Amino acid sequence: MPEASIENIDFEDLNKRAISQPLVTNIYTADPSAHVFNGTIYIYPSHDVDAGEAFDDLGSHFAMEDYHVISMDSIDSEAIDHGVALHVNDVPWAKEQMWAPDANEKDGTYYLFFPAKAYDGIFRIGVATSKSPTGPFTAQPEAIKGSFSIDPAVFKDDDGSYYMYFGGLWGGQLQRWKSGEFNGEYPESPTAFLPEGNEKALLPLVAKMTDDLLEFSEKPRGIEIVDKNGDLLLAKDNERRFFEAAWLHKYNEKYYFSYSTGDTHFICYAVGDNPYGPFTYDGRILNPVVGWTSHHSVCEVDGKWYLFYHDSSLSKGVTHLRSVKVAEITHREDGSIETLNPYK
Ligand code: FUB
Repeated sequence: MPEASIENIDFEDLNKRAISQPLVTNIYTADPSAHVFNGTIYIYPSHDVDAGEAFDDLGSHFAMEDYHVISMDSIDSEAIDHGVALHVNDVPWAKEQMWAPDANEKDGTYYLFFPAKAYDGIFRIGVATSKSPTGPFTAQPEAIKGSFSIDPAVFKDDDGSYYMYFGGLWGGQLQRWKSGEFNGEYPESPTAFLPEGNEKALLPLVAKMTDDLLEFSEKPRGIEIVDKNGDLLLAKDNERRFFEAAWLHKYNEKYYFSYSTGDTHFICYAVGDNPYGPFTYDGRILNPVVGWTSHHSVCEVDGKWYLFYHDSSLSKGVTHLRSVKVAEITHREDGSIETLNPYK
């Protein structure tokens, strides 16, 4: 739901119609990446704060400084906030804007993957490790070599390989990497350097991780999202093209790449036969929520599938003060996913 319409919302009524309530209310949380480790649900969200930054289309008002981890014993149980797991002051290369993270586990070590703006103003992606899923995490001294842009999501395939999906337009800077090098030219406008409407949409990226999960083992590759005819989605197709919030889940041997369409506020998905794609656009998982951004993860818990997502209902529509929620989703027999309406 675009911000312009917020003043007309009756939030009491909206909360009654919401299909889920915020999982925690002691802090604002967003961009939930959910995983089950050893039978417990762990959610790795952004920790939203109001740092007093002016609103702009580069997302400067998303001035987050740290990460908290949330856990739940089961999908219906109370969500527990485990406090600060990593602070920007403890990440040598990062200056600001701790945006949407993800985590994963390998051989008893937990890895927190996170984007942040470095001192040169360029978003990079870093890794921090811990022996506990709730941290505290210790950051690597440098960002992942060859990393850029935002919103990392790390998927473990059945053969034990890990892949990082990432990228984000506008404030996420993906449009500045078209040549393979960062284009730092003016104007600072978030829409400068985007492809024209009839050009191919910008591609999100994927890279296989090294065995120690600390680096890319290959140069990131573009992820092709195509329509049913096999044609790449175009830049003007902003109700279907990728904007940010990459996620991958596997269902019935198919790979589901899901993402936010940003300025049209949908969570969509596309289906492929391997982790690199191509992925064929198949529909929407979530219709627009209150607040400009939409960001999610898809996670299987006890044989059922859930969408973890956020909205700005608790803050009465403040777009950078969001709350994490969860709702069950359904894969139909043909593999398609039923679209959720966040408010009945
Ligand atoms: O939370 C900051 C940014 O907003 C995320 O990185 C985007 O996906 C959007 O949710």
